Amino acid sequence: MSTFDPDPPAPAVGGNPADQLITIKRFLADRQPAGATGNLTGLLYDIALAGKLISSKTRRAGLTDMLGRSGVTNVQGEEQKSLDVYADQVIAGLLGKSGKVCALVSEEQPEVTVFEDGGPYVVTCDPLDGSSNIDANVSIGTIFGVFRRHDPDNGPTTEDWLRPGSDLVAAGYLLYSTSTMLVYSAGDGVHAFTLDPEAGEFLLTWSDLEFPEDPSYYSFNLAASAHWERGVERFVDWANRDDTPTMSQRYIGSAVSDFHRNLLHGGIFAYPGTDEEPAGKLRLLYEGAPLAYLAEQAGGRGSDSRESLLDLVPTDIHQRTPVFVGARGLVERLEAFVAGPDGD
Ligand code: AHM
Ligand code: MG
Repeated sequence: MSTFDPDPPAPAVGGNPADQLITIKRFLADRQPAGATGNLTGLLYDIALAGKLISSKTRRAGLTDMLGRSGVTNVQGEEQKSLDVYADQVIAGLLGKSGKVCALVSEEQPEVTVFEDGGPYVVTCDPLDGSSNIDANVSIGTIFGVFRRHDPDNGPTTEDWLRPGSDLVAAGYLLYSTSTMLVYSAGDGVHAFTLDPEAGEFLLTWSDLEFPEDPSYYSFNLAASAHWERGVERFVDWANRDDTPTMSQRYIGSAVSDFHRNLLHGGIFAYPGTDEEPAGKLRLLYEGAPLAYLAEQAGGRGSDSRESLLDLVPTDIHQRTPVFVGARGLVERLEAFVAGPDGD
């Protein structure tokens, strides 16, 4: 199995089809460093299980009572959808019982959930990202980041979650779309698995994903452009120029989906700050930092337009940040436009 190829060769005929299949369980076990306890591997497998449950509910959302609003507003002042609440409960329930997680930071919970007698990891997550797209049957996702607790014998304390993305030991996302995919990195490249719904297994699709050299897309919500800082506008002007012919604009409005497409085809996803909301909309701990970690692992970069998203230290679990994430050359060009009048 190899990395993404936009024009793959026809599959080989004959042979034993099972020879080609690598389950996520096997892949995680094979990639586990020598001497590892297996806790992180088990945690990632639990997240994969949560993804299967959320995927199954997502697919049936139109048939059940899951499309609508829950009637509850979360700490961000956003109305929760029924699927938001379901995804949050599934993740908290599975990780709480796993024995591998001592604390969970969720977009849907005002405070950190601490699990008594929990294990060595802190998980941050946006249980259902892009939920304003649910009603329209547009793809959505789950984003997660994993930190190792500082002191295995004491705590956990706020220092275990108010920390920079450079401390992440793993991050990833689930994408609920035409198929369900799990994409993760534990510091040795970015790997993607597709859920076979009949077998109930995530199977390896691509390993060691890298942003392609020639970028295809920029994903900005241009409706807000009048409110961005000038450098961001200048970047878009550059992307629209005739001498950048490969660049096209695509914006789904689900960060996971926009990031995923750009990872495969090359590009940059952004949610800039505005004059009214300088920190933008997305949250550092469970959106910006995990996506920046994945981008770095795929040869890309995540930035707030001035510095790496992985260097920002949050003072609040729901802290917002501008997000520019994707192919390194594009993110650095954006930073150059923001830093100076010419950029190029
Ligand atoms: P959510 O976590 O409440 O779903 O909000 C985050 C989502 C991102 O996935 C997406 O990039 C953004 O909101 C879209 O917002 P907008 O409609 O303002 O462009
Ligand atoms: Mg979100």
